[in-house]
Amino acid sequence: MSLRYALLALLTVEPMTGYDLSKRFESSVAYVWHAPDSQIYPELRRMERDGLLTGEEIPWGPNSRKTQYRITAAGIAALREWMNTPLEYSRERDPVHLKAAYLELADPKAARAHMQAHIDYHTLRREQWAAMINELRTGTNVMLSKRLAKTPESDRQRTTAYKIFTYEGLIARAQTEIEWAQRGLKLIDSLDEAP
Ligand code: VNL
Repeated sequence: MSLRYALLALLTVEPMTGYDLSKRFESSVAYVWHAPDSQIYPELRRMERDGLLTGEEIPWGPNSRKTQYRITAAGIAALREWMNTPLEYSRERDPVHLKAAYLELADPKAARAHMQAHIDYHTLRREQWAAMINELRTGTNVMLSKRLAKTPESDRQRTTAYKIFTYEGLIARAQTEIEWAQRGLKLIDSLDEAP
């Protein structure tokens, strides 16, 4: 359900075809809400059906057409309402922690591999989020630049600040995950040393 709000947030900036939206999505909001094209396109059609978007056929190249989506007043209202509604948290469902709880049943080699994979994954994500902060700070993120161009001067600072704040939180979380898995590696070494 959050996917539609991510799409609405992008469409507040300008109308876009499904194709443009998917490209823009990939280099902005996908860093916090990952979704494949196979979810994006059907969601756009449902949003049009629900009156949150209008779809208009526009020419695409010499002999093709594409649907361009534009947010409606109802779409803007739905996004604002969602923003003002408290989140419902879901209880943990985390396979890494589930495995961590039973590492005594794994081969020490597999146990180490789980921890190393966790470190590698979060190291990569941390780097990607840091690169995004850099784009946001230097004005090189296309989506944010377009958004700022349509934002009154008085609102620009907060528009950028909240995006940077978002990635700072994700980076801090990744850092904690990396340190936890590093402690895991040490623990495995101390508990499951080959005799
Ligand atoms: C936007 C731009 C959003 C860059 C982002 O992530 C981002 C935006 C939430 O302007 O919508 O990384």
